[in-house]
Amino acid sequence: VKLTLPAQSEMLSKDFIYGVATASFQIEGGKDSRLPCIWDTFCNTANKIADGSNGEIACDHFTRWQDDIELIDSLGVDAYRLSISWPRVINESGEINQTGVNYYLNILKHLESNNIKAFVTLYHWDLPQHLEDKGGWLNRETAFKFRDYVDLISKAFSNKVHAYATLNEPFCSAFLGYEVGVHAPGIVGKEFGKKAAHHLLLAHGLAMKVLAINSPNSLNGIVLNFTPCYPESKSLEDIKATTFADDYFNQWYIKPLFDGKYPHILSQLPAEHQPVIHDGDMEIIAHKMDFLGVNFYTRAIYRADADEHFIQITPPEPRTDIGWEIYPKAFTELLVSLNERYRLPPIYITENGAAMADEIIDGVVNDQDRVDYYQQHLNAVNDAIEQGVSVKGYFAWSLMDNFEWAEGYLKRFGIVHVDYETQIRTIKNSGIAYKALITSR
Ligand code: GBH
Repeated sequence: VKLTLPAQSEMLSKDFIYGVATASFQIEGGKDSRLPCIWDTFCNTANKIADGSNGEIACDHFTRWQDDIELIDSLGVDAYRLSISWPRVINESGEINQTGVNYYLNILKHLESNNIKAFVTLYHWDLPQHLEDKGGWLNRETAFKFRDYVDLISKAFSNKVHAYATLNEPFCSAFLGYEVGVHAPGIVGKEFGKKAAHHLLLAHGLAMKVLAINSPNSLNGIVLNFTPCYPESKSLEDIKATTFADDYFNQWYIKPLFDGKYPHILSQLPAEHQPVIHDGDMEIIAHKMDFLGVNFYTRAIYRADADEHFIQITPPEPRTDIGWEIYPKAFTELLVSLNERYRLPPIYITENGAAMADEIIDGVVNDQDRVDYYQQHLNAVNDAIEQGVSVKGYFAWSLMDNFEWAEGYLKRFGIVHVDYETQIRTIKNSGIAYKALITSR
């Protein structure tokens, strides 16, 4: 099994960065040595997680991190994208928890000695519970708490980080967490989502300013997820509905970063659904960035709806094990259109991958559908580069199977299989194919 690219592809240059990605809550476990976070609470609430599981052990990466770094190294990658658990490194009074910081310093040191670049995400959804108790992302103060955390941690990490992303996917935190409530903290109401989103973006901007001072030599930016929106038909109504959905879900999070304003649909939202914007906020949010992280999995299809502006329809096949349509063309079109609309810094694909129902047979995981997914999506990125988009790296989501949020352990995204009984890791055929591509350069 192997993944290939056209012979002249820029993605075959040694400067193009290939990596694997994870997030703290999804892999670490080690719950007793950190503060509780909103995902602990959410997992302990009935009927929120498909298999009733939690993140208390997960992949036990907290104790197995050294072996896991060897595993990462054995894949031949240039970079590892990990996230820092805020509740592990900062205590309730806002001071550094040195034991937690040392844990990550060790990881960073081992990455460095293996010549693997560290791409550090500062917030991948594990908000300390004590901050949620004061309103979480609905409380403007949380943005300043985030800034203070970033100040302390970026000083502690000094020069060991290649790239910092402030937030992972603020859309998910705001919309899934504070509007439809399928993610922690599980708050439901249209009046909440955009308020949470504004405080998240403010937190990002405040943190960018701190990073520019404390860590001027790293690449500093953000990671956004995009689910490009397509109309079900060519009717004007469907096209309008789709543009509204795109502004609501996608452009909402990128336009303020580069244009310093929200999409114009802001004024169409009922006043009580609108964020509270203070003077100067939009300038803080639009802080210059060194890179944009783009996460892509699938597209979405919309139809006009009289009451709700739009409704999302069930996508056609083929779909992955989590029900998301496999439609790589949307990846190219997304990158090209972002590049046309905004004055972007270099892009890193910080996540891309597929959930598949994997089986180990005689020690082999023959995940051919995932290999095909990666092949098609690497080609899609290459197509975008050929059309002039500056993409400098690509990270597979994920290094290994892990806690897939509301899906628990039922959905597997890894290029490495994890047996949750024994914690044995087995490189899947997709991992073998990814390594073959990387080492062929
Ligand atoms: C990422 O979120 C996360 O960063 C990561 O932690 C997670 O494990 C990984 O993806 C896999 O889920 O209903 O067809 O319109 C991705 C979040 C995925 C949210 C696509 C919106 C729309 C699917 N996005 N999803 S659809």
